[in-house]
Amino acid sequence: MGNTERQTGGEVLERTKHETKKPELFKVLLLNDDYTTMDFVIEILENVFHKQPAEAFRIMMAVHTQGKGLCGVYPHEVAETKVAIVIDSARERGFPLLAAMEPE
Ligand code: TYC
Repeated sequence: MGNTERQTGGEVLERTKHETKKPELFKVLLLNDDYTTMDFVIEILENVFHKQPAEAFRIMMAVHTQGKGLCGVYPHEVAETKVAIVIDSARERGFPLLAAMEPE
């Protein structure tokens, strides 16, 4: 880049990485099904998404009546991990519960 240096008087044009990049965020959603018990969904909302019992109940009912519901918004890797934990925990208990993530 000799040319650039000549044009700028030779100073080194470098951007120091002080800026902290905002992480892209992803919604994690729970999906309704006919077989997973309400109690298990509440357990997931309390243990994986750290919801208080009343909020866990509200979200579970929203999923049950509307087909899907928002559990939280997280950076990509956290969202992916939570989806995997929900699905693995559900399968261990024999439930077909599904979780999904989508860009915020
Ligand atoms: N529909 C389920 C039932 O009637 C309860 C349920 C709620 C299942 C939320 C999944 O994400 C879900 N037992």
